Amino acid sequence: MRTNCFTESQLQEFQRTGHVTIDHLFDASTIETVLEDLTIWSGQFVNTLAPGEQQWFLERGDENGKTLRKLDHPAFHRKPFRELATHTSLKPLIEQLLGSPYHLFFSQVFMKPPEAGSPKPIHQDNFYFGPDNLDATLTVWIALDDATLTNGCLHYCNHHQHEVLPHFAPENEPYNLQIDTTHFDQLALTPAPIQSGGVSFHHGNTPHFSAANQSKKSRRAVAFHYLRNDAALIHSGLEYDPAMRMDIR
Ligand SMILES: O=C(O)CCC(=O)C(=O)O
Repeated sequence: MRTNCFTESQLQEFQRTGHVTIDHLFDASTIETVLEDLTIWSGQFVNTLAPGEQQWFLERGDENGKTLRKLDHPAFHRKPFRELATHTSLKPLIEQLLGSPYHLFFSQVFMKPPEAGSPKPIHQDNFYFGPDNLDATLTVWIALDDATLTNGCLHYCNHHQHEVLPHFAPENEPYNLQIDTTHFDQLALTPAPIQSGGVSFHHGNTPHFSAANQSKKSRRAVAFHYLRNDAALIHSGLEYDPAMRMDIR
């Protein structure tokens, strides 16, 4: 495990493109611990899902009702995820991009199961979050499996200094707020493949998407969403429960 800071050129890259990746930030045993816990938690969670929750958490068209699309608030519910979100390897990096103090207000696991994981359409996190200061949110996305071009790695549009564009949700997919694709030439988006243990940091305004998982391997990832303490979410596209907030010290 490395503890480090962004170099000047990485900071410039983040300023220029709205995203920056650090490979191999977490070692295999740290990720293995998280994945073991995820297997236990997801197995329990899927069996307790109420019918009304299935639309939110399961892949669409899932015939056996067991194929999880995502899990919410892993850092709040599960110790190994909490340890990752507050890890000493992450803190100095987050502080460099966000300033301090800050807190974690939301976290989510994207399961992207083999041959079933659906796309996450193009969006800006700041439309979901609605902060009063657009520079005060940061997403830290950690690859739990290798994320590749065939299993649905993230793709970024290098225009975070863009305004926050209108988003819409397709019928029956309230969780999939997205930008009308006429706003972007999808081909101009840059793929960001990354190995397990690598971390991708993105500004809340940076448009991004992930494609479907067309491979036989999972593409699991956890996203931690941080907010500077001097900012507030004032017009969020979805609800973020303040009781799930975690202060980072
Ligand atoms: O992991 C994915 O496929 C989507 C992640 C994402 O949109 C995010 O972390 O903001």
